[in-house]
Amino acid sequence: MDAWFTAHHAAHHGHGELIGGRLVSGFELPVRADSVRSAFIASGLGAVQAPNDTGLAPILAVHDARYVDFLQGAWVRWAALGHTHPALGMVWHAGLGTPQTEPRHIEGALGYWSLDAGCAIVAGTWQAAYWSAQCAISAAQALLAGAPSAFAICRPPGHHATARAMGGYCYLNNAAIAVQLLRAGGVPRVGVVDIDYHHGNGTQAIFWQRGDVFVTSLHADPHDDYPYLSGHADEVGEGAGAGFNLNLPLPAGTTAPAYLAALDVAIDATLAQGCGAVVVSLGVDTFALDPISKFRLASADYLAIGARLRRLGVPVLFVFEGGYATDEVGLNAVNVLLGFDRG
Ligand code: OKP
Ligand code: ZN
Repeated sequence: MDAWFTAHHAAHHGHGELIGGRLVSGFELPVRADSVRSAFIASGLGAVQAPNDTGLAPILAVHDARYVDFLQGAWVRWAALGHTHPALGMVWHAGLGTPQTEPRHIEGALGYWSLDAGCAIVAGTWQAAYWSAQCAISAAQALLAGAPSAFAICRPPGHHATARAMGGYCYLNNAAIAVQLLRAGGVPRVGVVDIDYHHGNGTQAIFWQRGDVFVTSLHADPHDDYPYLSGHADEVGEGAGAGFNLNLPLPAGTTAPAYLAALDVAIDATLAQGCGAVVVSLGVDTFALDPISKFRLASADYLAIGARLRRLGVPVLFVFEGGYATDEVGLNAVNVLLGFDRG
């Protein structure tokens, strides 16, 4: 199994986040992707490749072109006002319906294109997000070319980004972009298995009305944890997508036996849909020592997760998402791949 990575991710740095009302330095750090890359190389699983530059087309197959324009230009517009700190939205349109008019002022635009305050923009954010998506795209192309598995070391992560909004450290939905590429490449139905600790709300929203993509997510019960506003078990999709979304919320303190039982439910449901390929949103913030999460998985449990995923029996693309215990994030992510590889 090969992995795709670029150093461009490091251009997205120096952004903080608001936690408990305090602006802190943030958990979504460059060292995360570098640790995963190092652990992958040490594992001997395969080669680390640089992604091709496929341009904007595969990104625009998922994201609104005006949102992409906004992301590309946001920092320059913000800096032109004399600001030197990261750009952060301060207005929200929840409850108002989607506004008709995009605000001209960058402060309004930041709110217009945001789900929450989890996405500060710095000078290198677009560069990093663009190349993060390119890693997912190149890994998906490898699957289409016949690879049985591939690993996209994406940073920033993607599963909270919708077609037209950033949120929860995510700007472009790398997993959704990969899914769409696999569909365009001839896979009739694609599965998503999201094992990040947080509900993949962006991925759910993107495929909500589609029957050609089966989305399942294991995550913290949204009553108690981010993203709070979605991820309940009664969210099953609508229209052509009715029955093609499966949420498996789990309580704080969840350990391996309950987690693996839920994963088996997700895998069985994915198998029942006859998916020709599966994209795994691979977050390891389910780890007991994760600083922002409340599950209790151990490093060895990720080997078991990977072994279970092997049951999918179709080509699998692993897309890196969350995981904030910087000392163990590489080990835990690569353990999933090792468990999968050993079957
Ligand atoms: C991104 B990914 C914790 C607040 C958490 C945002 C978390 C984004 C997670 N008190 N805020 O799914 O790992
Ligand atoms: Zn997460």
